[in-house]
Amino acid sequence: MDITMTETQAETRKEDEGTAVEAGSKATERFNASGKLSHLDVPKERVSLLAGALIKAANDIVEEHQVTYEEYNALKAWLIKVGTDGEWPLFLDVWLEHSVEDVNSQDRPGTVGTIEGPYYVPGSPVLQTPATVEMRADEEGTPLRFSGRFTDTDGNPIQNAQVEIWHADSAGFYSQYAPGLPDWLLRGTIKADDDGRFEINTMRPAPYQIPMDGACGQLIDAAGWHAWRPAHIHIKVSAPGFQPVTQQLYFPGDPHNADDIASAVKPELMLDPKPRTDGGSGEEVVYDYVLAKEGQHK
Ligand code: MBD
Ligand code: FE
Repeated sequence: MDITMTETQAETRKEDEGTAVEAGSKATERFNASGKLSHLDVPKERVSLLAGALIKAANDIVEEHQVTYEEYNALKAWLIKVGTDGEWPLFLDVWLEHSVEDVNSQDRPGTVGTIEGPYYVPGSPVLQTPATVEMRADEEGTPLRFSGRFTDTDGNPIQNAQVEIWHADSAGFYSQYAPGLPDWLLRGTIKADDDGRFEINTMRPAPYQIPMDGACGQLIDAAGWHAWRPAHIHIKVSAPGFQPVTQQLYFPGDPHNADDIASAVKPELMLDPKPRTDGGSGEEVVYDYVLAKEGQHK
């Protein structure tokens, strides 16, 4: 993949197609409306333990690294900006969610997961397999036929399984978070058949650059880091009676597989796409899902 060209495309499109503040405020709005807030009930003992540990860790950093008032005020200004830019979802999902995912999936057998990130939207159009996600008439990129099968940990096919898929377009933009894209572009909920099989036709996404004109970009610049995630396809799989898996799939050869800013790449999540052998254009790849039953653990 030609990363240089992709970066240039992203730069060009960013100028006329939205800002970090727009994407950030949408992610914040969505989170507030998502129902994730309605059933949050953390016991007082855990709040005290976790908030206390976080505050202590911050104080230890101040002592260890002899933090100056200039640095303290820069932090204060930056934290305020994260909020006004609406970038708390982005910041947390990039720099913290991977540990939370790790802790919460360690006992689940079957296909591995990774972070959800800030751009999931529930309720995407439901399509029966074999399906093609929504694309524009002139959708650019390499067509990708992605298929696979659902089984339980004993190898039996799973009934009524579904794949929710969402990913960036070939310039690195997500529908509903960059202006000018159809709402359900490159998003869909695909129902597998009775044998647990699914086929999804989509377009290979580009690597994703964290928006550089908001608070997260300001931090990346100030620290001299890079802002890239490798190209990835987001997936949520589920079936009645089974534990859902949220994951992302990656492409071999992407220069940022080894240094994803969101630390969300795992070897089990690497696809192996090949040129299509059935005369269709683009690539094909098979990825199978093994789901754990509700209550099943390692
Ligand atoms: C993304 O597309 C993403 O997947 C994550 C985790 C963070 C920012 C943008
Ligand atoms: Fe993403």
